[in-house]
Amino acid sequence: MQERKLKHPALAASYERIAKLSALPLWEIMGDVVGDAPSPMGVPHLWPYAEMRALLMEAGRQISAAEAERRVLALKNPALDRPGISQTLFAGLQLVMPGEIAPAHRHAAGALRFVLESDGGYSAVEGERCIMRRGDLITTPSWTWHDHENTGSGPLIWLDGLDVPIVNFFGARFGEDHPGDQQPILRPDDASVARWGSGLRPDGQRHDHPWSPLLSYPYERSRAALMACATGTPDPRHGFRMVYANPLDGGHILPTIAAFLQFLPAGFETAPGRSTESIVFVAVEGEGVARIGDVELAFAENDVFVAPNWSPIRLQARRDVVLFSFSDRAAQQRLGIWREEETAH
Ligand code: 1HN
Repeated sequence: MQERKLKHPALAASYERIAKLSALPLWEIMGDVVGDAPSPMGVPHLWPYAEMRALLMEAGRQISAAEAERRVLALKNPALDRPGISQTLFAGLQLVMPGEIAPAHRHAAGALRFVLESDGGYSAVEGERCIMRRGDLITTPSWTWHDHENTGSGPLIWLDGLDVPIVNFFGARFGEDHPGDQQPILRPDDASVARWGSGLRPDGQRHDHPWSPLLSYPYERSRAALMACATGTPDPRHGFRMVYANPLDGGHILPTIAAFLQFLPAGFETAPGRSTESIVFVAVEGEGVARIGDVELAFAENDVFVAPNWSPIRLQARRDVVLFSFSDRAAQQRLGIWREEETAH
């Protein structure tokens, strides 16, 4: 209170007495509490895959997956003082080496995995193995048991996305280890794809959870759907973009996190725009340039980059580009606060 320039300096003596009771005169700070428009939190940033992978492989020689519990390089926004990629989202790159297991646990935070390199492996979620192939999206909803295993002969690497900062903001952090390294398997591999992934739903079977019953969105299907929709004129803001949907209600995959797959044909550049969500992108195919706020980020395959909330975004494809992205839009829409707008640049 004392450091800022007061709007009503004549009232300073009262303010000191108000402060002693741990209260604040709202009329002095109204703009900070319910201002006209948000400021971006954190900065745009890119993590080049080649360098991140080299450090991940070095960690693979230094510490086992079992010892680390999770061998993850957390992507920290350079302008934030917590281990989040944005003020609402956690992102990291995880490595499991051949024959290794990341032991079973569960936590209040919800997660997704987007697979970058795989020669065979799975993430087991709540009694079911979700097979991991490059480009597959796998979800781990809140409080579901999960463990990972590399059954191939090359490294298994994926991008983790979690709502950790949101859960911790609410003070709702819980977690526990499973008594065994691996949870018991109760259903066939990719059972959720067979049950919920074909435009049919099991008659009479209820799914009373605020997340999608589909735990896996295999890239082969997602890419085919994206390319089937990529005809005619691309949307000026987003190119050709699909939302990973809950097949029961068309909603987002998780109550907090939305995910997208986007195709930008070579040479295409999106019109600038911004939204209140923070967005994490990974280049699945191709290369291009992202202009976020006043930062220019050249991206190539497997690079991860972040666009903070309310930062104008322009995406340019140098070659045919497929981008996966996830954001906190699902949480914001549930709270009724999500907004977007076009911008001049
Ligand atoms: C976690 O449990 C995983 O299960 C990955 O693979 C990343 C980051 C923060 C907190 C928990 C996993 C995580 C995490």
